[in-house]
Amino acid sequence: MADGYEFVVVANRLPVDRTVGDDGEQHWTRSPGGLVSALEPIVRSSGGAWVGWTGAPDDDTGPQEVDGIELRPVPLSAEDVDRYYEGQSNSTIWPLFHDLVEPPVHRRPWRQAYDSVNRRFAEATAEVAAHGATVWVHDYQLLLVPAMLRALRPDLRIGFFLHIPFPPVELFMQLPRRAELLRGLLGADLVGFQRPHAAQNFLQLAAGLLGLEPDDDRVAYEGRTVVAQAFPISIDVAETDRLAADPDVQREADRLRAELGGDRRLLLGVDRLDYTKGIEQRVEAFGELLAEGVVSNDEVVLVQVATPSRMRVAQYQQLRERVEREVGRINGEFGAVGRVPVHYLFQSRSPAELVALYLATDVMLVTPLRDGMNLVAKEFVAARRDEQGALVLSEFTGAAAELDDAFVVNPHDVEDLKRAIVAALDAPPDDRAVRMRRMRARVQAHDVDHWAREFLAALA
Ligand code: GDG
Repeated sequence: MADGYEFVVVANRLPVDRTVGDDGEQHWTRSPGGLVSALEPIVRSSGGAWVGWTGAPDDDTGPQEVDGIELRPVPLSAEDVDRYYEGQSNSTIWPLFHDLVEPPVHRRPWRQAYDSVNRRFAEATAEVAAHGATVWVHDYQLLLVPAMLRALRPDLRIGFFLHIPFPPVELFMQLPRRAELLRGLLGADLVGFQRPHAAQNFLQLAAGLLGLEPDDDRVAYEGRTVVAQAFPISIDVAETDRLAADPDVQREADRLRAELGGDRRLLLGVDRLDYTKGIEQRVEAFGELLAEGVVSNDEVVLVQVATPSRMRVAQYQQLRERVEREVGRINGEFGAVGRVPVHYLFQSRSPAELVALYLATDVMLVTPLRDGMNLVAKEFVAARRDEQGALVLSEFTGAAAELDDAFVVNPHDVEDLKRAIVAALDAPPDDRAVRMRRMRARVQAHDVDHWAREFLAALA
């Protein structure tokens, strides 16, 4: 397309997954997930394109169209993946932006790779965007892209959205080349965050580090105005509701309950296996409740889906070992033949299987130590058309600001976790229903479509 695209999404990953058919040919299918389903209609109707990595190292897939989305792959070598993605993005920025839940690692070659990959993303975007186009850049892997892109293409309207928390000034200050990263973001016209507090951290940083003078939610920078606001992300409510209403999914929920022991109450965790998610604390709390006899293996069962994630990063391997050792210990100590207290699945599950689990659950445990939003909490709520089931939710998630009818908990405090689990298990059905109704109303009124439209309206 000679004149370029009017709307361009830029994200680390393209919204597609590679599958190999029976014929041995490779195909690309749209990947599931709210972000993709929210942006796809906008990308399509505005004649847009998506710039990102295919997810496979040394992949030279060229431009192509999948389901009406024009894809512009940015190739990454195995070394780029190692340094830019697993290194600087996931071993430096990720832990630092999540309050140092694990110590960040700082390496100069990672920073160089991060620069050069960000530059390639900016160049690929500059090539496909039409004059005056709107570009929406996503997340912590691409913090430098807005400024790089503006230098190449001052005609563009550039938005940036950060899916993870933005740290307080004193934490951000630990980053080598912190001013450059901040200037990267200031290349955008609009910088969006999950929470107002994150936007304030960003503006305070601009004042403290660069001496800029924020005024309310904006700051003047290099002759432009940069706006920083919160846009809490959400889920595809209609899709979750459709799955929850599907008789096959409901049958699967009944089967799961029967399989786990029909009379046992079900506690559920669904997370990427990530040290920010508080999986260890949750399992520890459950183990203590069993040890103290507050709950028993005959009455209660915990299912923990721990989706494999970033398994080449040492801290993730270590987390896996710690969680699996603790699960083994609890099952060994409190289990019986044919009946264990913790069902641990280090596996990825389909969206339909996740919704079946949500429907089978008595108490959903969402206990991150820090989380930008947490979509699992919103999916659980959207799935519970029966207005039953209780949500235990960490106060350190973005979702807690909206779902304050959950059993809100401080996951650093094991006693508080135990208290919240017991309170949720013991809550009378009408109390659970009142809480669930309020939470459902909130999620239904603010779905992912609403999020995308609000962001783009503010950017326009
Ligand atoms: C980042 C931020 C922010 C999980 N296991 C499987 C699976 N999932 C799906 C869930 C949910 C999504 O993945 C996870 O989203 P979360 O929000 O819970 O967490 P992060 O992955 O850390 O997401 C977070 C989010 O970005 C959006 O801005 O909320 O704060 O950290 O949708 O259902 N999906 C499938 N199989 C699984 O095994 N198919």
